[in-house]
This record gives sequence, C-alpha cells and structure tokens, in this order.
Amino acid sequence: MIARLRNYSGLPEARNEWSKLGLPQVAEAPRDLYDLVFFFVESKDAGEVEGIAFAAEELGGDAYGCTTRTPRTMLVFEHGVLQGNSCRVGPDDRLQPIWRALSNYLAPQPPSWKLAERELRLDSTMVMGVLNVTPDSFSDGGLYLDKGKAVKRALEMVEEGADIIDVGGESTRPYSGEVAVEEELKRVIPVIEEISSHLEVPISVDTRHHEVARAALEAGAEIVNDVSGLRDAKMAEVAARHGAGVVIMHMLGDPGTMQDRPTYDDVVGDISLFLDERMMSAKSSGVDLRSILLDPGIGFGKSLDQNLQIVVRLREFSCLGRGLLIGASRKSFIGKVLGQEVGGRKEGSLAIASIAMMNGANVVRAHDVKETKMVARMVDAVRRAQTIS
Ligand code: HH2
Repeated sequence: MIARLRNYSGLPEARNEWSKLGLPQVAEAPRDLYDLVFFFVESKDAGEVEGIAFAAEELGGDAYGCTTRTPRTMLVFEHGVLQGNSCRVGPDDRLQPIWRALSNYLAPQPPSWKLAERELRLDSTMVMGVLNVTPDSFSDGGLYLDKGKAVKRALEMVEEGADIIDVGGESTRPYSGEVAVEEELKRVIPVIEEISSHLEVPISVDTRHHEVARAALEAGAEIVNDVSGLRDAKMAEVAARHGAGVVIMHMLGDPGTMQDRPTYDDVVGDISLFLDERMMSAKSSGVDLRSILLDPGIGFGKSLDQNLQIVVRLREFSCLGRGLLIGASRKSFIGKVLGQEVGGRKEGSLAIASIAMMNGANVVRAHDVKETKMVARMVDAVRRAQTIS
C-alpha cells in the first residue's frame, strides 16, 4: 500500500481529477481547498485501502472511494486535524503510511545514494551523462560505436560536469526490438572497462539484462539503470550481490508496444504503485533500500499529456521515500510541444530539467551535459535561497 500527498493548483484541477476518478460527491464539496490536505491511498489489496479509510474517518477525516481498477481512496483532512495528531504516531498507527507520505513530501528523502564503495550526496542535483554505444539510439545512435570515440565522449562529459556516466548498449526508443545479450555485452563491456580506469565518477550501465549488469559491475560500473524496473528476475540478485546502486524505472509494457495508446487510471498513482512494488521486490532479493533511486520513465508508454503530468506532479513520487531520477532529454514529447526534431530540443530539455529539479529530481539524465549542469547549479542556488530565507 502506498500513500501520496496530492497538492492541487486550484479547484478546476481538483474537480477535473475527481470526476475522472469517479468522485462526484467530492466535486460538489463547498469547502475551501486551501484549508484541506488531500491524500490518495492505493494498493492491490482492497481490504488495506478500506482499513486506512476507516482509520482516517475515526481521526476526523473524510474518505472517498474511487471507481478505478486499482483499489484507491481519497482521504481529506483539515490542516488542524493533521497538525494535532501527527506527533502522536506510534509504529502500529494504521495511518502510518500517510504520516510517512506527508513527511517525505515536505522533507524529501534521502540525503544520499548508497553504492558499494561510496555514498553519493543528493543535496545538490547530479547530472547523469548519456553514452549510447548503439547504432540506433534516437539521439546519439551510431556516434559512439567506436570504442575510442565512446571513451573520448565520456571524458568530455566529465569535463563538462557530469556526475555519473550512463553507458547503454541497447536502444529502448519506441518500437525498437530487443538486442541479443551477446551483442549488448560486446558493445558496452570494453567501453566500461576502459573508462572505469580513467574516471573518478561512477559509471552506470543502462540495461534490462542481468548478464550485462553482472559483467558491467565486474568491469567497474557501480550502478544498474534498468528501464524495465528489474523485470529480469535475476537482476535484483545481481545488484544486491555487488551492493550496486539501482535505478528502478517505470515502463508500460515493452518498447515494441509501449506507445500504443498508453492508458492509466491516474498516471502518477499507477506509476507510484508500480515503483513501490518493484522496490519492495528488490528489497526482498537483498537490495538495500538506500541504494535505490526511482524514475517514472518519461516517454516510456506515456502520451504527451501524461509526460507533462509527471513533470508537474513529480514531487508526489517523493512520498515513496527514495531519491528521484528523471530522463527527459531530447525526448519526443518536447519535440511535439516545440515542433522540433531531435537536434532542436535542447532548450525544451533544459526547461523540463529545471522544472523537474525544482519539483524534487535528484539526478537528471542528459545528453547536453554542460548546459544541464549549469541549469542544475542555478536551480540548486535558488533552492538553497529558499531554505535559508
Ligand atoms: N531514457 C532512455 C534510456 N534510459 N534510463 C532512465 N533511468 N530514465 C530514462 O528516462 C531513460 C533511461 C532513453 O534515452 P536514450 O538512451 O537517449 O535513447 P535510446 O533508448 O534510443 O538509446
């Protein structure tokens, strides 16, 4: 079960969402939105959702069941009720998930990201530079298939300020097919071996295959970035055995089909539930929760509007208690808004990166490292001013 704090920009947004979720009675509520705190609770288990709804009502809140496929309820509290009760929370409090969501939302966790040999501080935004050793990636396909060129680009990205280098050997752009493990290994391992001996910054391997992850970790990578959310059953075990950092990303289906009319009851809620379930599964395979970062997967089975929703509501994912990674760089939703092909999407990518950073992204995956790093430094300065003023 997960709980999310939902912060509406105003009544029109709230009404629109409530009617989509089958909450007409709340849409008629006359009370002032700004006196209220909203949570959504969702679970695969309807009984769990009912239990928390009951506990919320006992405390003086209101609970409204949604008509979505996933059992989901909206809890509404007046500010005063929450303030009066949040300090009395015990470990067996049935409202524990909403207290956790509230504190994670207001003071996002965590301060660091645990890798096998070091911890990466997350108090400033990190930039993950993209290095695709593929013939067909949507943006840099074919540019770095040659090992020498790939190594040169990695060093250049570090000069430009990259905090992590993400090496991938399989394009996962929409409608792409799967690359054989042998081929993926041939592409990425020599590059990782070479750059790990030159670089201080951690290397991540962007792969869906545990064989590739294992070989990459042995060759010097420290992070597994899995766009399939650890669907390969052995992936979590490999990551756990190496104490590797792990990025769990959400994708709807697979690259071959993900853009065929993607639908969600609620894009942020459905993705949150998926990420939480994959995170708990990784934990049960031995992955330390402190090693996990979560990524809602911009462009992976999402329409233009769904991608924009994720960016604007990113902070809701903080309720899950982990750091967040966002990869929007040069993606087609930016092209759709601006009417630009891949080469003309830099400004749009930087705009999205800065909004994502303001909304809680800890790591931003980018092709234009130098510019993204400058945006990160600027946004971090603004955020620091926010906390000391
Ligand atoms: N996006 C891509 C690849 N890996 N990993 C994470 N965690 N998040 C992302 O958004 C993400 C990712 C797709 O971009 P790219 O690698 O440039 O393209 P391709 O898949 O065509 O190689």
